[in-house]
Amino acid sequence: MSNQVLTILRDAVDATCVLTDPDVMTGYVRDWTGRFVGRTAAVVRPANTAQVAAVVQACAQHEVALVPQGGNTGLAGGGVPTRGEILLSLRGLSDILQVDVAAGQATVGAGVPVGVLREAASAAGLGYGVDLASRDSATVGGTVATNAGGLRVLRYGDTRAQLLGVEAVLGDGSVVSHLAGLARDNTGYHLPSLLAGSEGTLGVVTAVRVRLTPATRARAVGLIGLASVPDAVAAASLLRNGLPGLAAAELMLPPGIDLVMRACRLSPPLRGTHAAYLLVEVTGDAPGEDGAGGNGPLDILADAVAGLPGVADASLADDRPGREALWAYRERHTESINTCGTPVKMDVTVTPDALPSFVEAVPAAVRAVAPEASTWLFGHVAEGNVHVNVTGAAGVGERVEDTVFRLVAERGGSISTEHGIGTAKRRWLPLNRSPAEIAAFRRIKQALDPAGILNPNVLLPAL
Ligand code: 2HG
Ligand code: ZN
Repeated sequence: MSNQVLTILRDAVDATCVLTDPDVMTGYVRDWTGRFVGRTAAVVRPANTAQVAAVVQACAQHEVALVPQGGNTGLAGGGVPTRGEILLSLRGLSDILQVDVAAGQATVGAGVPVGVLREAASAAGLGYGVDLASRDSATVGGTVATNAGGLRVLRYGDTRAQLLGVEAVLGDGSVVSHLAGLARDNTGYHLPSLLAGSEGTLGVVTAVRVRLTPATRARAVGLIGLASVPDAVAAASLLRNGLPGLAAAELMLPPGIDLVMRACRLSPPLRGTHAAYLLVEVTGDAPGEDGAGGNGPLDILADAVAGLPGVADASLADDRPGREALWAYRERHTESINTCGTPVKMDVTVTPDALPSFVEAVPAAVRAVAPEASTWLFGHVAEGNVHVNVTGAAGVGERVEDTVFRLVAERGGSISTEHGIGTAKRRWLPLNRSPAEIAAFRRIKQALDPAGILNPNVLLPAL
């Protein structure tokens, strides 16, 4: 079977795009956390949309399953060939990157890293609203497939909110392309919205048209120590409602801060230890830039922090090294947690009023099923998005997930917020979606991927 598949793939594309060297394939079949390890007969790396279409068409005809993959930085196993599927890497689709300054938009190939798009936008005096710690590896196509959120959803929305058009290869190999970037366009179903977050189950995204943002002239970052988690949640709400320039609000807890300090050899960010930490970023004009001697973001942030209840200490910076030093305590959580072993990663959202009780309940609930485990909580507090990471839970990972997802569902929350359902969470989708919704999802899948070859083992629960 495997030789037959290789012949089919080599016939469909340039044979040099079909990689079978086990050493080369290792980096594609294992996810970044090490929790999901798959296998494949081949990694196919097309260089353009026509080659992607040829591969998908051939696989549809011969009923060969494919797993599309971008930068392989996903955290839910959605890009790993867990059942021996062919790995379709889209990293080669990186030639297209056109910034259209007049429109404030860019057309970008699926394989372009998010960081490269951000730099191109910045070189043109603009910005791109999605940013994440894995910016140098995560591809634009991958962030569309997972509808990645990242650090500035609060200000600019998730990846779906950036999309004005998409080009994709559907499950039958047909190409849909709508990249004109018309900011107003009501001509039928909005395929970018449908494909964003579909995790490669409906189509393979090959290029997108995205909106760009005005350039940020000045920014200030604050790391604030607070007396309690409810204080931190309340502070995030007050800042969001009171500061139009608020771009990020991130919650951290003492165990996570201590771990980052140890793993990354950083000194304490504040004097003493605090029950909760908030990392906030405010953007705006440089001081005096409006011609009336107006305050810059640092003054605005300092005034706002002074008015917050429960603040015990704060460190603020508006110069680049100072800002980056404060962001490091938050951005380096993921790599620091990996030093404690393979993590079980959950990415959930509850409403702000349910967030304090959720944060309090999770560690004890995890201990009840995994007494040796450590629980790490941090996340995008303004959206109620908490990253629950658990290490030391070997052998009981699924019990831990079940426990946490039930706490989320009891509070009316979402079990998957920005990393996707992947293979990791598909069996729990019914906690959030009704039988009628899942049936509708299956009908959409059947319509766009009639042979069922596109990422068949993610998102939808197994039948
Ligand atoms: C983040 O917000 C990412 O840094 C990764 O979504 C979260 O490591 C995680 O669980
Ligand atoms: Zn996140």
